[in-house]
Amino acid sequence: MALPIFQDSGLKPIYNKVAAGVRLDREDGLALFASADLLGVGALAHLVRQRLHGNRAFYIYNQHINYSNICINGCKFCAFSRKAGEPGAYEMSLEEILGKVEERAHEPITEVHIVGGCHPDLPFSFYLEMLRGIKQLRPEVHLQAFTAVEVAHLAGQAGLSVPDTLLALKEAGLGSLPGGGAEVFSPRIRQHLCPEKLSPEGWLGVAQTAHKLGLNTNATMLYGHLETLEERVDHLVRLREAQDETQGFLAFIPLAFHPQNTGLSELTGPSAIDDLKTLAVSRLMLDNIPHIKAFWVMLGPKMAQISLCFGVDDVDGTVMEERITHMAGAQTPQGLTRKQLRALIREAGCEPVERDTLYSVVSSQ
Ligand code: V47
Ligand code: SF4
Repeated sequence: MALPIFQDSGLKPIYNKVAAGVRLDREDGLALFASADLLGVGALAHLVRQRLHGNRAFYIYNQHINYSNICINGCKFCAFSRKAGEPGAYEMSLEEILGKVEERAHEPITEVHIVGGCHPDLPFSFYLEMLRGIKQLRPEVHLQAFTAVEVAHLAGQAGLSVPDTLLALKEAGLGSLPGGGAEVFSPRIRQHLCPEKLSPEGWLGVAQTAHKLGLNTNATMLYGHLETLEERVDHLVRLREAQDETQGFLAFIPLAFHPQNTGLSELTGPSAIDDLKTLAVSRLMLDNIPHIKAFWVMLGPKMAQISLCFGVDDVDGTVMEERITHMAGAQTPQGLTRKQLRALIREAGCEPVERDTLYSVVSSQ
């Protein structure tokens, strides 16, 4: 492995570990975040990314459905949620949800990605019927639905244990869980920003239960608000430890905080350098999670493109309709075509590979 040129000589010992395949520790994580040598940190992450995936960069033909924004939690960083009856609150009927899937039934979509709030009244049967109905319309499609936070909430609504809730959802067609709701595991941040939300232990417990039942999940970290770098590193280490135990996380997605219309609108959100560094450090610290995803809806297509040289191997997908980030002021488009995704990847010097949810190759052209 060719030694990258480092402006920051402090990166050399980390390079030695990376080259030897030795796990990085908390101090390494902090040193990487603290380093002003963005290109050096990026080069290290790129080494790992190339070792794992070569030149390949993944994307998926997916459809997002945010079925309702009514939520009992009221997280301070969220511009999407509303209390029931508040202006802007919405909830799609089953017919509307199925209509959204039917509208695009002629497109070779391989995944429907479904996320909403923690609704106070919708019965568990609504969620089961949603999954069954979509599966009936499109049996071949993978349903990646409901964050660990929603699953814990549904278990409460249904009066079931988390394993039984997951089993019922799986039986209705659930294929995997998206990675949302993890935020930052720091108790300090959660107390301040989302005290009502499922605890970190609860979030990890749902994810690990899913893994044990044969359901893969993703993991996220919301960054660029009030968290410290130590809290970010701690979040990564806790995910890494959980993955050592159950091996079910497929991808890690750092989510760039969008402040507009939130209870933190005085903040500016992360800088471009912070975006790239966070993706790169994630790649380096999470040595047991196969994929690092740049969610272009939050980062912007241009930043997602550059991130392919900073440890990222996946740019998510076509998406087509997303509300969580756009209600928080995102200026990005609602969707990208496969042609646009492929062009973006090729221009970064990578080989575009269309994947399905579980990273099987759909097409590599
Ligand atoms: O859980 C909420 C976050 C998440 C804001 O698994 C915000 O492949 C930024 O998890 N600014 C939902 N982020 C989205 C999500 C996701 C997205 C794409 C792919 C996958 C995947 C998962 O969005 C929430 C929360 O952490 N969020 N408000 C905001 N203002
Ligand atoms: Fe509800 Fe999720 Fe928004 Fe929190 S982030 S208020 S749980 S929709």
